[in-house]
Amino acid sequence: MDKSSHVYDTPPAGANADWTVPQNWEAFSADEHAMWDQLFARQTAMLPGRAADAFMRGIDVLKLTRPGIPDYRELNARLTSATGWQIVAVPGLVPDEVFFDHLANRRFPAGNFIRAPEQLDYLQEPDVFHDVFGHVPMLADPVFADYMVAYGKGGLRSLGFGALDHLARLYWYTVEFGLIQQADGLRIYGAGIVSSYAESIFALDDPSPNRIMFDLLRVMRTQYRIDDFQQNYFVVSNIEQLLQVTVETDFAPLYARLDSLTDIPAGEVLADDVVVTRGTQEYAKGAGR
Ligand code: HBI
Ligand code: FE
Repeated sequence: MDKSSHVYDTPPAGANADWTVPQNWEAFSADEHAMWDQLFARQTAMLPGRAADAFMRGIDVLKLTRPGIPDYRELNARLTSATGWQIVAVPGLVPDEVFFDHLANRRFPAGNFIRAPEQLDYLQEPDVFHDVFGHVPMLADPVFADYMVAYGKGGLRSLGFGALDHLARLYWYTVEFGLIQQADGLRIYGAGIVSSYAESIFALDDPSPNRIMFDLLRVMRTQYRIDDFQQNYFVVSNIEQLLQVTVETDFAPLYARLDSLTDIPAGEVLADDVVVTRGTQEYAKGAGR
């Protein structure tokens, strides 16, 4: 499959003005449902002891009456009763403003396609497994659910400040690649990690990446890579911290400060970082970066 086949500039034929499409659950083939089941079984077997308690609790929302790709009619009945969120189908990546508007209104857009067998372990575009398995369990957590709404509203505002790139890093290092410090150890909750077999292991066990306590300004200065394992992970103390920092921070002066601060390259550790584990960066170096 061409990697750009799910990227569009305007809503493609059949999509609504908000870029949603009917899920058309009946149209998925037996092979596509089997791909979901294979990925689901592999991740649920390896996540106990690795994924955050909140994520593990949320997985139950995905255990529907039929196997295969979740039918959003049934999934949304459960998710909406938990936190007011719903999943809507979209053809692929949607423009930032459209994405933020959905989040601000408790709708999470999910790509309406599933990876091909040769993309079992890696794909650049978020498919239905990443979007639903990766994101839905945390959206069933009431505090995280509110954080995602606050993020969507903040995203819409950031566009007016020309600060999207800075705010996108907050999403990246929390919603997609976040770690959490539980009393019983470090756990993963970011959707990009929990939906990836290899990164679920790498993010916790590999000596290469830095694991650094979350700091909002620090995170918004930090570059990231979209095509390989992360060189830094940021660790929150609890989910309340995320909601609190997002709701209580006035981002306007932060954006102004960010304009005069340099970006921090991925993999770098600063003197005032609170470091959980200092990485060797061996993996990043070995890969020739
Ligand atoms: N569209 N479908 C989809 N999924 C995303 O995660 C997404 C998007 N459009 C824009 C976007 N993400 C970014 O703006 C965020 O990562 C900040
Ligand atoms: Fe995602």
